[in-house]
Amino acid sequence: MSSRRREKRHHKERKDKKHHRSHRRKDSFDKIPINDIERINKSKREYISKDFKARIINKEPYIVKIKNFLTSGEVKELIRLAEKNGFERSNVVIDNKLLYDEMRTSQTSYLLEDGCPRKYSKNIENLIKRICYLLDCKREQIEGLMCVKYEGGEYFETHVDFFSTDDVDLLEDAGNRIFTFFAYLNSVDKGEGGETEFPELGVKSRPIKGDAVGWWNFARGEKKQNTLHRGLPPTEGHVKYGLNIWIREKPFF
Ligand SMILES: O=C(O)CCC(=O)C(=O)O
Repeated sequence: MSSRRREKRHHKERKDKKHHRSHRRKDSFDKIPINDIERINKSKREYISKDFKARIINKEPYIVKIKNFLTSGEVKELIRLAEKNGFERSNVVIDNKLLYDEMRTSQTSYLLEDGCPRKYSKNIENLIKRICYLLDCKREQIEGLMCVKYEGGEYFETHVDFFSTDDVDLLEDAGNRIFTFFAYLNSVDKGEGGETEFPELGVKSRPIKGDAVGWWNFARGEKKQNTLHRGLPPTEGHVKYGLNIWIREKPFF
């Protein structure tokens, strides 16, 4: 093949690849880029600690477990902020309303009063940049961070994180929750409860300080009902702290 023809062919292949990539990104928000664990684990890892390591623990629905998702400095800052703002009884969404219900007995602290915060402290801003990098999303798609605390016996029964079509007020601004990271702010030893369990999948994740579990709530535009999960109660005398990070379809502002 002449060098001119080879060059032309190379150019066409590159163009096709590029087209394929942009097409994929546009059509299927749930295929980028956290799904490319190898690339993320090997990438330059801007905003990611050197001990960060992600692995897939379930393919469909897609669930990843991440070691050292948070640094110990971030964990300290998140707990400090949560304690400073104070914990209150956690609520649940039922029929478009936020209510207290026996299905959730844990405690919640909102890290900023503003529901869609524009600025956190430097440590937490770095975490926000990490989430944007991992999910290729805008910071305005990230809900205000929510810390949860479970004292011995407290739990969150089986639920999904996406809203139903009837939850019109919650869906109004930014659409649904397409992705969830649940990060652990302390470790709970084996036999002391506190796991995140996906009962339909036979998957359980034990709280280890700084680690996180993350999953797509949608696949190919469809809600994944089998992302049903629950926060199991720590046994008496033990406590669990976690961080909810929800990514919406669209920016809040
Ligand atoms: O506590 C857990 O492990 C899961 C918490 C959870 O699912 C939630 O807060 O929505």
